[in-house]
Amino acid sequence: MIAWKWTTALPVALLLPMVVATADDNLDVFRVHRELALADVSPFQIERRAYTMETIDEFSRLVRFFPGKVVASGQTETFEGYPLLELSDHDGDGVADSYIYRPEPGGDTQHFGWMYDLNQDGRYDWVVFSQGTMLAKPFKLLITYYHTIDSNYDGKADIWVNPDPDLDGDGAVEEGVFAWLYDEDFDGAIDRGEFLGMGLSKAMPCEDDVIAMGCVITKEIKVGETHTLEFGSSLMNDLNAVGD
Ligand SMILES: [Ca+2]
Ligand SMILES: [Ca+2]
Ligand SMILES: [Ca+2]
Ligand SMILES: [Ca+2]
Repeated sequence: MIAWKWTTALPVALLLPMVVATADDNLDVFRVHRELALADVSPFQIERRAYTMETIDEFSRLVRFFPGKVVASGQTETFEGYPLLELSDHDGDGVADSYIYRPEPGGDTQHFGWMYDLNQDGRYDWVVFSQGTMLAKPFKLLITYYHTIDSNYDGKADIWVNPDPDLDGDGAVEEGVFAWLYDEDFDGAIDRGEFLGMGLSKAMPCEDDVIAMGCVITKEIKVGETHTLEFGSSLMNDLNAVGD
């Protein structure tokens, strides 16, 4: 896991009340920090993608410590057996921050995540989806998230980020490094991949139109593959439909 750190956008003085304040004050302070951090990374800029993802990943981890209140719900078909989509507000501003797909009200599920509207047009354009728990070195359990991004705000996902690169092939995740897949011409099909994080910026090897992703779950993906981004777009469509 990337260690949580306060970025330059977040005044250190604001950190202090979190230690001593009440739960409500904590929430207020958190909301201010979150707003500043998200404003800093909005709208999406491709050259700041790694920093933006790190910021969103961390705020997604933090927001879940504040209990959510369901603010919208609806029926979807994205996950078989999980038709109920609930959107919840965690920071008390009335705007939904998390989503969860359930089999029925209160039903157990692993399909959940967080969503963001970086260009403030009322449509979610960045969706974080829980992957689960992965093993990192040295024998460390990591909670990992996928990210999917609509970078040109046309309503369709065009970037997909995997959190589980295994660059040395030992079966453990390289903590802090992410495998990015890009649809650069916005036709819905993946064009290339890149490893990013921990100072690393490296194109994924590609031979005969097979991109070597080298991730624990997905080893390779074909140039032109569409399912991954279709899944990302489905999440966005569901969230935008239910959130309206
Ligand atoms: Ca909220
Ligand atoms: Ca948007
Ligand atoms: Ca797009
Ligand atoms: Ca493409």
